[in-house]
Amino acid sequence: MAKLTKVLLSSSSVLMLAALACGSGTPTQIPVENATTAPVAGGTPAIVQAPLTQHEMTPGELPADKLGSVGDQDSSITAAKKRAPGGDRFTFNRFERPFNSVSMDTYFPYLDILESTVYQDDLWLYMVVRMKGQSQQETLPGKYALELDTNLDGGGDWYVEVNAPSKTEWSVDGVRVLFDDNDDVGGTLSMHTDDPATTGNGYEKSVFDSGQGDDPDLAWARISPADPTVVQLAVKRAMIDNDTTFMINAWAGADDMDPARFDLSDSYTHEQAGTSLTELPIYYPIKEVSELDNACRIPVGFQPTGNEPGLCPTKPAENVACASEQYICIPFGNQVICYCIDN
Ligand SMILES: [Ca+2]
Ligand SMILES: [Ca+2]
Ligand SMILES: [Ca+2]
Ligand SMILES: [Ca+2]
Repeated sequence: MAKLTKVLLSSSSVLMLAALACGSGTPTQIPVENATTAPVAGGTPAIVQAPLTQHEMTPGELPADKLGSVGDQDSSITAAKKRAPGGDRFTFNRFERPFNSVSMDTYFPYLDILESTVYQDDLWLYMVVRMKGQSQQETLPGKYALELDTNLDGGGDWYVEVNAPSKTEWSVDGVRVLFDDNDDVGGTLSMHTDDPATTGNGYEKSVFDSGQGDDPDLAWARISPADPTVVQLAVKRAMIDNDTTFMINAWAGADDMDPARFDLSDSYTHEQAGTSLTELPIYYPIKEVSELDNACRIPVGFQPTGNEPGLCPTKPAENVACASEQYICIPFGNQVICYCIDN
């Protein structure tokens, strides 16, 4: 049982909380923002301690062996031309648009995923997302998320997000977990645009928010201590009942990355969403769906047949939408990443 100790520091009647004995036995300074000031008789404020979140389980270092890894297009190479080099297939819920809406004259390296990698240990599932770079302020001010499809039907089931991670120690700050309780993510045809568009409620059930929830240790995030462009998310495997087969993918974005509107390719039309590819002039540029990126789905615990919705493409033709059909493809494990070549 944790013990709270209050210490009277001076005669000014200011109470400061000194220490909290955690499960580990390590004294922890309780942040000032956890305390609120309440009026008392005589007008002298006293510090009232807010409920504290005690953590019993914290993720550790990443396991040595990864479960899977996929690359993603690097949009910086074509950013000056206000377009992505490939990888933006709205119809298939694949996005490559780390740019501002319409003018596409601002490229956001902290929203451009280059690689996503999955790890797992006995207790935790980890998603590691490597971005192209930081903001000009040398921060990662975006939202970074993982999406889990546990029954392999293409429709996501869980969504775990961190907003603007700033620490290199594991933290629950800004981390939330949402569940698709009525199973409508993916709409009538998973990982493919519904026609007509469907109006579901996406990920509607909040399970965890910055340590608030039935399990205050459910999900965590940090910036990699070794690389300021890498975000690491960790979620308890118990959340998915230690399921050993699932598909998982990474997201990065800003306001348009709204889990209540997933799948985004169902709640917008292609005309509304636009595209970042100049090869699709009917839809170019990006419009109502901008400043976001995702990577394709990594299969975990099973050998994919190749037909699983959202699976990373293994053949160049599935990945390329170049009008000229001139492109280069770079092998990445058993996947290929393709880039259109300018005429
Ligand atoms: Ca992408
Ligand atoms: Ca990218
Ligand atoms: Ca759909
Ligand atoms: Ca839903």
